Amino acid sequence: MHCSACVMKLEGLEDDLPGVKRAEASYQKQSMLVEYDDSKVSEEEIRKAIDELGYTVEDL
Ligand SMILES: [Cu+2]
Repeated sequence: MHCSACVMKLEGLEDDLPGVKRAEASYQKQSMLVEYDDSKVSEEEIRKAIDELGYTVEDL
C-alpha cells in the first residue's frame, strides 16, 4: 500500500465483507490484520476482495 487512503480502503473490508470482524491496516508496517468468522467468510474470499482492491496478499 502506498498511502493512508489505501489503509482506509483496506479497513473498509470490515464493513464491505460480511463475516469480517476486524480489519486493521498499517501503512507503516505495510501489513494488515484481519479477524473474521470462518463460518461466514473464507480466507479465499478475503484474499479475493483484497485482490480486487488492487493489492497483493503476502503471507507473513
Ligand atoms: Cu494509496
